[in-house]
Amino acid sequence: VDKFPGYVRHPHFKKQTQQDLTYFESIVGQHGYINNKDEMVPYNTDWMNKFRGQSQLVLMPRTTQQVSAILRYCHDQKLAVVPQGGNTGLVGGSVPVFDEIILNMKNMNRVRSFDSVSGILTADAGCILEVLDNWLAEKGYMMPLDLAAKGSCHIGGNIATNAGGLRLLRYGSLHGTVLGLEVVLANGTVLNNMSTLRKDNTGFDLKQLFIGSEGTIGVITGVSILTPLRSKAVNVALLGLNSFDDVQVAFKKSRVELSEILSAFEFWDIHSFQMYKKHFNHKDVMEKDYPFYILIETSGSNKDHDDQKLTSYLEQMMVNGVAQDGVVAQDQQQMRDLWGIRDGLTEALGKEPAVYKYDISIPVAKIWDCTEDMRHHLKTGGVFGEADSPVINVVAYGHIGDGNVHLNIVTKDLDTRVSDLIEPYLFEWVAKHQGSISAEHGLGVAKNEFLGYSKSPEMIELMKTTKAMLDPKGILNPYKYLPQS
Ligand code: FAD
Ligand code: 2HG
Ligand code: ZN
Repeated sequence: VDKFPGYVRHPHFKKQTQQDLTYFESIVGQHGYINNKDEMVPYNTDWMNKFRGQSQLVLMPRTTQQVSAILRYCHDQKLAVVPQGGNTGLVGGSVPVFDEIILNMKNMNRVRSFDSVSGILTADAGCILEVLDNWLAEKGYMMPLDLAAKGSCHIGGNIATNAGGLRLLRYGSLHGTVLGLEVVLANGTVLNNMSTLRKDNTGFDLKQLFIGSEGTIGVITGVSILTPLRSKAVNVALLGLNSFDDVQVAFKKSRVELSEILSAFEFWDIHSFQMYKKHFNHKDVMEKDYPFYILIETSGSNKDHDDQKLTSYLEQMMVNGVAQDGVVAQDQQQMRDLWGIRDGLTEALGKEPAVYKYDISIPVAKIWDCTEDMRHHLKTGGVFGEADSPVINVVAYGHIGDGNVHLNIVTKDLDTRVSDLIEPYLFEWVAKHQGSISAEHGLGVAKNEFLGYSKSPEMIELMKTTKAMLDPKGILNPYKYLPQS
């Protein structure tokens, strides 16, 4: 378990008492909380098993009014709180650092309304992404975002992290698809902005502030979101390529040839694939391995038209030597299998002893330079390349279409010899190329101290002012998101 970076518990936060528990029980009832130490372990521990807090209480409210009553009390009593969704976040943001009360949203899990003409869905923030997607499937619609954690993550958590995922290239970011939010502020005030309008130019667009705010300025309790129609025709293809230049050519060409039906363009390198094969029972679909793989998905309304476009694109890729081999899924099961490789990469790495995760935005052309440079840097730093080196492998995969690469450094243990070589080296590299140190996972406690590599001092100052205005006692998700030093 990683140590939180030298933080000290804020002395002005009150320690929870029996009296507080009695109050909370009066709000959420005797089944609305957990305070048994063993049962609390999963709530105190993050998905990567890297960060662990020592909260003594998980509250699981059922209504917005309960969230409001809880926060009003915590604000008055100076009790610190961590909002928690599905606890799948990858930057340690969803678990307490010390003894903050965990406000888990899983009991707020109702669909509120759905307009089958416009595709606008309103729902409680604690709805699981996959549950919503399945619910919409019956109505011919789908959620505008998809990610491998969909079976556990909440739509509220997705919005709080501004999650990107596998289809951002097609459906855009949550800053565009979220139409309204219901948020409870730190002092218990309910901000009802559950707009179901696509167009609304009246005043500051306050909901945008909460998208990607990682539980630091309010608790999202309700969501209004624009959902796209589910495509009638979906195709998935996997290609093996020899170079990253070829990956870029294939991407550029896919936009030209597949244009409006392109719904995903993902890539992974051979090192990622080796990790996947190490941990999952994989039946090879190509005769040999290639240095790079791309997964292309098309979604449209006319199967013949889409098949024709995809076939023509794939032929060009093969004839021109851009792709060396390829397969197209022939049925739903094969589609799931191909997606399964991409979806399984994070989980495969999770089975290794330790992983340092980096989630960066850089110009597409620089993605592979960055990965190679890191491999070289770790080798010259003496931590990678030999059998007894602490680094097992450096792997890269991600959302080519969005200029977002996930650089993962797999190690035999959490090891400062390695992390000191990566940080701030990588962040400097990213800043030099006008990139972002977090494309989609956010800051939490893993990246907050490095915010200055992506945002100016003036912007960080304004962020701190905004935090102080909305949460003057700093009770919401303390120690995280903004630099503490
Ligand atoms: P949590 O992990 O519970 O919380 C995340 C943050 O949001 C915390 O700071 C928490 O305090 C805050 N929060 C949660 N709920 C609320 C709320 N209701 N109100 C206010 N604040 C709240 N991320 C991507 O962007 N793209 C991906 O493709 C992707 N793939 C993933 C694949 C796997 C296998 C895993 C494990 C993670 C992946 N992630 C991805 C990261 C993670 O799933 C997302 O960040 C997700 O959006 C988090 O949702 P959650 O409900 O689990 O939130
Ligand atoms: C993905 O795209 C997720 O699979 C997780 O954002 C990335 O494992 C990671 O680093
Ligand atoms: Zn991702």
